[in-house]
Amino acid sequence: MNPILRNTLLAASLLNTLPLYADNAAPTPLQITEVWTRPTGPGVGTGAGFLRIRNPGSHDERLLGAVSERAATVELHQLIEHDGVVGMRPLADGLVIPAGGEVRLAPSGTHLMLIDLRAPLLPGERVPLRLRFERAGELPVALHVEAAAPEAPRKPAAVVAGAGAANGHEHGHH
Ligand SMILES: [Cu+2]
Repeated sequence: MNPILRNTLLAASLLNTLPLYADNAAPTPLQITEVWTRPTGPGVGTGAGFLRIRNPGSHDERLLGAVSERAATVELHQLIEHDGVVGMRPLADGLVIPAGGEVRLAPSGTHLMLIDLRAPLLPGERVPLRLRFERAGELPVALHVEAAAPEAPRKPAAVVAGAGAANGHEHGHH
């Protein structure tokens, strides 16, 4: 075989075998399920978003917050009890989803607080929300507006690939 052609073919086959990511910086797919919120009445300014996040990867992930076009701001809140009174406060450092583990945002605990709703959340609606993660970047989800928590699906209802893999965003270099 012509040596130039042979080298070209060799180079091409090497390129084909290169891994998509040369290091371990690629975001791990997160499994985000049971994404819901409750309906709100007219004149109610806030809503709370709930979801379950599983991190099958080998790196801890951190939920930093979220944004939604339906609310002026979205904060990550935790419930705290002080002198028998239950209140809530922002989670300043976000919420860690350990490698191989999962976290659940639920009415009894940590939740996403939708502040200054632009319109009531109506039953049956899907409220778009973009979750912000430390490694995976922004991931879009939709809050299903339901009166009660959805039952846990047997399989993840949505498997969201890392945004970095989908659109080439660079994250995690702080
Ligand atoms: Cu809250």
